[in-house]
Amino acid sequence: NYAFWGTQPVAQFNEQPGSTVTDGPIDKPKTVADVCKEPYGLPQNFEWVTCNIDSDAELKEIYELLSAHYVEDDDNMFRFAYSKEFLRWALQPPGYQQAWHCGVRVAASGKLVAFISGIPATVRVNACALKTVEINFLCVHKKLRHKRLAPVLIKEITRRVNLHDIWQAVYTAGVLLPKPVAECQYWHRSLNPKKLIAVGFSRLAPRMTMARTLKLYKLPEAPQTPGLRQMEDRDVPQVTALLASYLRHYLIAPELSEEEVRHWLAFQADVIYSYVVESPETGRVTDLLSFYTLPSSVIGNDQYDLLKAAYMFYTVPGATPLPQLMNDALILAHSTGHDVFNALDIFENEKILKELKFGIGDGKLRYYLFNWRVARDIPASKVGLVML
Ligand code: YNC
Ligand code: MG
Repeated sequence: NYAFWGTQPVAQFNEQPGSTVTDGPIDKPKTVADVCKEPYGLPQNFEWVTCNIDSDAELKEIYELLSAHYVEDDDNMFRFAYSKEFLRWALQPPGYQQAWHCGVRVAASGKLVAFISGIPATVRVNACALKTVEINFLCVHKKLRHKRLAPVLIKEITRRVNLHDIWQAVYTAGVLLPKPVAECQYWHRSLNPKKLIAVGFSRLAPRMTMARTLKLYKLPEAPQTPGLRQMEDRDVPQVTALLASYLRHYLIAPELSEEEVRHWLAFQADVIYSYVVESPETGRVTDLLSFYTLPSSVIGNDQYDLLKAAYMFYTVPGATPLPQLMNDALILAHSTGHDVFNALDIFENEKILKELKFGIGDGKLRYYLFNWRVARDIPASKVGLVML
């Protein structure tokens, strides 16, 4: 009983995968001329707004809405606290559309109370390269929950995207909706165990003292791979090629132009950390390592306000074995002040998470496609797409 999702062009739970099913759109083909030119109706007293991320004041409104009302963990101890600089990076990739930064205001006061965003992306699913939108940052103010506002936001962003002749979307969510194309699990690696225990993120394991715990998770101060350095603009062509050849091994993965690689992987402290291994012999870039910073507010703890988490982004083992590259990622995340390193069991991660002292998290991350059916679910180890 998904009153809304049951009406949308998404795979449904009751569909039996038959031998005749092939990958393809769910809706019958439409054109821009078929798309309604008027915004969806909102309840009285609310109005649509297109947010201008370039305006510090408008960015601050989105930041404040998300800081207070965006995703929390199941126990309501932590809430994602995307920074303003991060939101700018996440919402303004090459080809971004301002109309896809879609907000809802209270008409009388002008207060921003809901938001949804889309960014353009080419995502390959199995053999098909799809022109898609990646939907993210769907948020409704806590006082306006359970009033069916979310379906209106989703239909309105769909309309705005369809006006650009784009008919497919990709999104991730913790909740179970019809119907995931892939289901993934988060893993966490303590970098600052003392703080993680103090805020209730982790617990002292049975028969472990704090001293032994600190020793267990202790990391060297500097990365271990010779030739590892911050990524620079001049690396973009080589990184684009390296990443493209790596992502070919996955069943769902982005196709990134040089401009997109420049945007997504330009080093920016406290937003995106990117490093390459430059072979000391040949001067060629052989490996890529990257992670992004996404802090969480610690709800109701008087010692700490913020947990600083690093999330694995795109990492390509070329000449360096993946465990060594990932261990350098842990070292760099620790030395740049992160408290925990998070990774999904996507890419080849599952094989190496345990040896790097990651522990499995609770809760899943599901990947969804809008208006695209796949013949078979994609296993986590064949997912090559990271969404923020
Ligand atoms: C969710 N996360 O099932 P049914 S992830 C999608 N994504 O519909 P109401 C969701 N749908 O069951 P509320 C959803 N969560 O009746 C709930 N729903 O079919 C569905 N939380 O609407 C739900 N952000 O307005 C139900 O619910 C319907 O007031 C109920 O609002 C929901 O960004 C929400 O977790 C999530 O701010 C806005 O709880 C609110 O509860 C909230 O009565 C905290 O909604 C923050 C949070 C979600 C993060 C994300 C990805 C979103 C993807 C949206 C789908 C995009 C489809 C593609 C569009 C473009 C197509 C093209 C081309
Ligand atoms: Mg609502």
